[in-house]
Amino acid sequence: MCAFHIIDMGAMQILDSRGRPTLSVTLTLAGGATGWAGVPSGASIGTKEAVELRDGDLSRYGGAGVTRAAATITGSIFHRLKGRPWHSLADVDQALIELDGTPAKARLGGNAVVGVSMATARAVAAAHGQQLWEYLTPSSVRPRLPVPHFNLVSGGVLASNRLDFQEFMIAPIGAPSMAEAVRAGAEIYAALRHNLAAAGQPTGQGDEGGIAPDLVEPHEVLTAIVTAISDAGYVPARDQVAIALDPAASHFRRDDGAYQVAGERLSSLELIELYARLAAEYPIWSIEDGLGEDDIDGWRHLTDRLGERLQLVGDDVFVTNPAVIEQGIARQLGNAALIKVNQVGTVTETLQAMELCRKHGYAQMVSHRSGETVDDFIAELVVASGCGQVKCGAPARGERVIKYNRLLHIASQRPDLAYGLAGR
Ligand code: 2PG
Ligand code: MG
Repeated sequence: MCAFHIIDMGAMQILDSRGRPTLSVTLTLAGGATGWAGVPSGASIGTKEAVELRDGDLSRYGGAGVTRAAATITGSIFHRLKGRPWHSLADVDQALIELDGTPAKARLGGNAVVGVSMATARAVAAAHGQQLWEYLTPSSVRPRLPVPHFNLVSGGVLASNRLDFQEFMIAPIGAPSMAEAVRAGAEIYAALRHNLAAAGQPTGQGDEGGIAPDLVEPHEVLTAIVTAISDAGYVPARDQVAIALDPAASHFRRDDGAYQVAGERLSSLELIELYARLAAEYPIWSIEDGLGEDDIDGWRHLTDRLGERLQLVGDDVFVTNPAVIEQGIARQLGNAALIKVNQVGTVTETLQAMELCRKHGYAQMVSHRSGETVDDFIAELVVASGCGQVKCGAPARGERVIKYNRLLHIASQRPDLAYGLAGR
């Protein structure tokens, strides 16, 4: 297929996994291929992310409606995209970027733009007769099944407990296959829930399905996780079942620049030493957003101090934006980037961000948002990128497991694809 024509687009307001409005986008090409997208939405958000357009009508959904964004899709976006030939997804995405004309997609709304971009990718893949991951794989990349990073315990802005760190994840790095990695995640999650319940802890879930116990100290959670890994019959070790953290430190940084952790006030350097102690005591292999997005000096210290031993992932500090990542690489901040399609707003810019990371030896971890739908786009993206790492939340709840289940399907259809971290 050399050119494609977009002949129809639909958009409507649906609910995300938090019960907040989000967009469902459909798109049809001449010839009949169709694409759908459910737009994800974050709660712990970097300041430079693509802007979500919300209605602001406080009498409906507390102002969080997306009917204006839906009308933009079927109005000005469809008007721009219909009636002309397109030669690639990149061309469509470039047209969306130009039509918007703002740095953070504030005019059309990043939520509208990303929904159209994702639905276009799906429709064009279908028109090519390819699976989405096959279509998205760059010619220089070998697709790969990723190590899933399962959120076992939630805190921060994603749960109502008193834990300051946002995500405590396990990564079955040493699993022999995707299927065994998923089994490890589910069995360890079950063991942890059982142990917490036996200890009289609440076992309700945070927004990503991680358990939200009434614990305060990070080391209490880490001890409970290591015990659950062993109880489930696995080995807690950096090359077996490792631990990854997303403290999401921007969200417990105070106005005076200090960090508030478990009731203590810590400087950047003290927080870095806390991470060093935790990483010495527990099999932690990766820390995301260990410091706030504005704490650039702190990020440099963190990278100097722990960059050799740990993967240091930038989320709020990089926001999947190639220009921002490029600056971060030049300043030697961290050694990996979190990748969220809706943070930057188009699939093409997301692929560019990943390519930039590959070129500079930065690892990448593809990520869900805390507000999700049953869209499994990121499962396709992570396989296509060959980066070998993904986080989609707990091994529980439909909007999370649909991603892990899609990875299981791809793995069973394509036993030739390698599983595990890239470069191993
Ligand atoms: C994060 C994410 C996803 P949110 O901080 O990494 O886990 O949360 O989608 O709320 O930004
Ligand atoms: Mg994060």
